[in-house]
Amino acid sequence: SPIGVFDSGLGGLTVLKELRRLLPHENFIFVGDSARAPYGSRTPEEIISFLQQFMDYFQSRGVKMAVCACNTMTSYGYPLIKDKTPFTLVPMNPAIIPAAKASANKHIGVIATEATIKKGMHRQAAANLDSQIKVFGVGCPKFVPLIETGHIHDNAIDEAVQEYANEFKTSDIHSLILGCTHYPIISEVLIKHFGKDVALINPALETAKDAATILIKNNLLNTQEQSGSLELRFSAKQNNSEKMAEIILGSDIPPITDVDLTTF
Ligand code: DGN
Repeated sequence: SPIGVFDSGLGGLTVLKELRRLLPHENFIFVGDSARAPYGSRTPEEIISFLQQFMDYFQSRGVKMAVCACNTMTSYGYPLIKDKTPFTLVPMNPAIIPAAKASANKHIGVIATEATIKKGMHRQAAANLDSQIKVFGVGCPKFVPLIETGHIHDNAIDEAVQEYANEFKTSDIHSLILGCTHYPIISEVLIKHFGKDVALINPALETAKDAATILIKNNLLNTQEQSGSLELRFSAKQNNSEKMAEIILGSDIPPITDVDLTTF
């Protein structure tokens, strides 16, 4: 049976990419809720009800596991439903361990949606790991709308990154967690403004490793020899969906189909 991967929009494709790299024989169903993105400015009640709809959809598709490729839903909904799903739900890993390893003074920056920063999942994970870690979080509401509309190389994204990078001026961070799954798509611009002394940490890698570990432990790995299949679904298709999927995943992508989550 397949593995579900989902996000409010395109961002989750960065997690799907790492999952496919690590688990090439698995069949994946990706669902992006672009009709209702961005989730970063939604109420906690809305975020939780959207997450429940994803779970009902994936149950109807008979998945063996689902990966929540969204930090906002991981922050608000995952703790509430993790024991109630008929399959294992894998949350975004906050990636504090690699971020701490990459920062000698243990100052770690986090950029994410305002909702994720407000909930403090990275701060909490850091406190549980090592009380000496200092977490500096900045909510970046301008990023997701720009990325969703394909503005990933122009002035608009450049100015937005510069603006948020300025907020870290006095914090002396040496690693930066990309706490929203959309952000690896703008890595180049982030490197340009944060400088090479700040290591970018992409939590998609840790999250994909978590998923693989759980599959192995529960004896759920697909044993087929050929490469796994891929289904890409969005609740609203934008003009640039195919192009963006190709930029993120590479050239070999299936046609994008739609999905109506509101019927679940
Ligand atoms: N990509 C989602 C995340 O990781 O939090 C957020 C996208 C959004 O809807 N703002």
